[in-house]
Amino acid sequence: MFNVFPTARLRPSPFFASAVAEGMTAASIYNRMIMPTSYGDPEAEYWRLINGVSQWDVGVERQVQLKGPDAGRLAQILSPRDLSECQVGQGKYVPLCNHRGTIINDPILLKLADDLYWLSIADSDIWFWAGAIAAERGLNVEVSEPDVSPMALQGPKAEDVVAHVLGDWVRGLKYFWFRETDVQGIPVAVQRSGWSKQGGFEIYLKDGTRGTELWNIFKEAGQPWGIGPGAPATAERTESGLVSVGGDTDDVTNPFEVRLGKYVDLDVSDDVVGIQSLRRIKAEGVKRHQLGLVLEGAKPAPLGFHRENIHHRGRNVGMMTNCVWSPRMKANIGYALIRADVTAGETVQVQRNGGPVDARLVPLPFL
Ligand code: THG
Repeated sequence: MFNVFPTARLRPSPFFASAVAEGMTAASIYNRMIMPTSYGDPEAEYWRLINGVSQWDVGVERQVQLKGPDAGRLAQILSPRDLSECQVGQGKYVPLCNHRGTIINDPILLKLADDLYWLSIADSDIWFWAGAIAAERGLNVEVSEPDVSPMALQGPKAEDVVAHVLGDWVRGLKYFWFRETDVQGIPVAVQRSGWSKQGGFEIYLKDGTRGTELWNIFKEAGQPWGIGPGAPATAERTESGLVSVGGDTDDVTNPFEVRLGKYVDLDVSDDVVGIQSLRRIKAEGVKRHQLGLVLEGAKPAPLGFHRENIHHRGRNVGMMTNCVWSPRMKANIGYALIRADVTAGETVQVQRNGGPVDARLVPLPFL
């Protein structure tokens, strides 16, 4: 193991001590925090997510809080998805774009009250962004990063575990809806959500001093269902077609290119950041799209540090942004971000380190 020295630059989540106690063997950096990524047996962690229930320290999913009379206006200005119908207690998946229409983050928006929202962000500094936009537009809203850290329970048995701890009402929660409550006196918000398609919940801890306590309550409750530690799983999320902004996108990717066009409403008001660019991009025609790749070969061959180019009939048509071994498909699968005129059904050549590898283009999700 290694030693980690938490500082303001490398913040531990409230569940970090629990992750270490569970035998964390690998971690990454996300929002200037440590994100556990493995506990030493990726295969077992994968199957636990597919068949059972997995417990994740996802405290790195920080909340950007918008509070005040203009909180709702700021939320709408930040996102090209129409939020006018969003109810208190509801969450929505919302792309955030810059003025050029480039996607810069893809949070879940939680509406806690008419004047209180959280953006549960992916990896980029939206606290800076939201504060700057609010000030430039002269809005009456306070932008902050509150002491709120999600823990996820994912997998087909997650609902039984969460219901055991909190009561059967959680079974009635609709996707992305949430409720504020407490777990044996620990303040939380409970939402049906999580970065997998295996079903589950996220428990947003609202008191960072009580992470170990909360972790252990769910760990103990989950024993009958075989709960164990895990982390957002690249194999599962790729099979399921989930987008990783920053991973699957580059600095000119717009939402239409990565299958997020359904979360863009072109008729939102003209003051929404990026909306003019998004209208123009749509009108001119989207130049790239995201497809699945099934690579030839039956040995795990994940992507290294660099994206790999994709050739089609001898010409470079884009790149592979992600590649992972799929235990269920028994193949290396990945995402292509390529010219829109190269379509599913075609065979391409991925320019890998050891030489070109044939791959079939397929629609997403894989499973
Ligand atoms: N949970 C919380 N915060 C997060 C994430 C999370 N912040 C970072 C990151 N994940 C944000 N990105 C996503 C990406 C996809 C989904 C959720 C967050 C997701 N998408 C579904 C899909 O694409 O099929 C459903 C979207 C829909 O149709 O509304 O769940 O995981 N707290």
